[in-house]
Amino acid sequence: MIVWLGGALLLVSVLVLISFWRIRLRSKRDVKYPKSLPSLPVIGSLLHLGSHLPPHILFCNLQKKYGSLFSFMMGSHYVVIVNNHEDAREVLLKKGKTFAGRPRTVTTDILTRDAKDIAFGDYSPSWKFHRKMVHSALCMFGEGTVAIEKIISREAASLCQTLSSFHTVSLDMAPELIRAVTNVVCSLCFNTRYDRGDAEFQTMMDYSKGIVDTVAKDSLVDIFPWLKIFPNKDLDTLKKSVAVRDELLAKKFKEHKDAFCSETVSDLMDALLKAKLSLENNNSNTSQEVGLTDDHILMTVGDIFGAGVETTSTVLKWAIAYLLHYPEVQRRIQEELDAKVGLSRYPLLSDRKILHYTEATISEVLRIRPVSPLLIPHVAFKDSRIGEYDIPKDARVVINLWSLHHDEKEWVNPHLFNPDRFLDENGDRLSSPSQSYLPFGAGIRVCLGEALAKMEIFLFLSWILQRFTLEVPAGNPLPDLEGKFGVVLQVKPFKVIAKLREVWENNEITT
Ligand code: PLO
Repeated sequence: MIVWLGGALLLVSVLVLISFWRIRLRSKRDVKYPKSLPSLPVIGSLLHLGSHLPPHILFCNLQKKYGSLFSFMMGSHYVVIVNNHEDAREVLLKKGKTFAGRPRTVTTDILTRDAKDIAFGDYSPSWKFHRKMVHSALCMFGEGTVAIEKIISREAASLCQTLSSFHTVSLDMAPELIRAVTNVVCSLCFNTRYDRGDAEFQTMMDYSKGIVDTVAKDSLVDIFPWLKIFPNKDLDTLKKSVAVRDELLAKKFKEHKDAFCSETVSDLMDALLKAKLSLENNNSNTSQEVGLTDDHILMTVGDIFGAGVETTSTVLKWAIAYLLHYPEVQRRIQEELDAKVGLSRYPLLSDRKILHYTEATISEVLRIRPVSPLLIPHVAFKDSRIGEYDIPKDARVVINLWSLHHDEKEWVNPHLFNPDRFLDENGDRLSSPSQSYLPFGAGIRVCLGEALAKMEIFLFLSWILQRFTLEVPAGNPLPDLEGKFGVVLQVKPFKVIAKLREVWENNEITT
């Protein structure tokens, strides 16, 4: 009897084990994750990611071995890299909400007071409310009105004035380009501007460099947050820079609060203050619920200000670097300007419709050197799929814009700078020659400043080239075209001569 019972027990256990095993096998067989780089406990795939190459190029090259959608472990985080436009569009557009999350990291938390901003803040009802408000405020003060054209043109005139004062002396244009774009966002956010030599402007440039050099570049401390307890030079620089920024923001905030009058809302900070006050008047808890605290307002303005300055000035620097490498492109833009705008007036925003080659050149700059080659990582809110692959909840999904913009299947000679690829055979502008082009991202997290940036880049470039020819000073090298990876793809400093064009020498425009 005992033997019989024992035998039955054994049989049952074996059957249970087999069925468990089968269930596990089946679920494993049904799930298909993207191919993964080898990984070890704790450090993940770090050993396979060590390279002298910047991450966007390394990830682009890894496609050869792992396919265009692959994954790895970054410490304990599962990361998926998307290198083709079909998958990128699925993540950003088709399943935008599923992938709308953002990872929290040590450095971005320092920058944004624990993600109380729009770019790095997680997706939530209050984030949505926040973004909508900023969007309408931006429309009110910028994109939607003629006022913005006046502001940009005023700064373009001032920039050209400074350039002429240099005559044929070589200069690094970066500080002047930064001042021009800073003054545009300054007008929008605070209704102020900086003159040349303003000490506060210098402070701003210095802290912003400190932030760009240290934030969100997948440094070790963002992969292993516990490292923050050890001394870390980058983290110190970041904290110091953020402290300087915060002081400046607090000062502006106080000035705005003191002078606030709901009848005369004259900038973004006023608009956000007004929204907060009206929420507080209607229901004392709502502003807390939707997250419209002072911190949120400050971090949002910090985002718009930081993004507005660093991204646009970077694109302008890339554009000028390429124009120096390709003088024939510069000449064609000038010919187009001469033919379609002439010398009796300055370029206007409405000229974007007729200056096809200028617009094509800007598109090509944004393709060949995207400001944000990996965008900002997304996070999956739930188990989902990309193409035929399963993606687990909480996976970090990185869109490698660099791969999209340099995809040989989509672009002829992708490493060649060729504005003509954005024109048709009649020289008219093609809206987009390939789907593999998303310089501002796409979907619910698409760049808030896209329209503003396009207006600024167009006006600043056309104003400069109408009047000057840019050249490399004798004895100086051509600008480096590789750049330096970080939260934006930075341009290494270079020198230029802005030579007044002969046609312009005795020209006068009376406006
Ligand atoms: C740039 C330096 C500033 O001092 C702070 C700042 C704020 C917003 C960031 C921006 C920096 C870099 C570019 C970012 C932008 C938000 C959206 C934009 C990341 C860090 C891009 C390219 O996605």
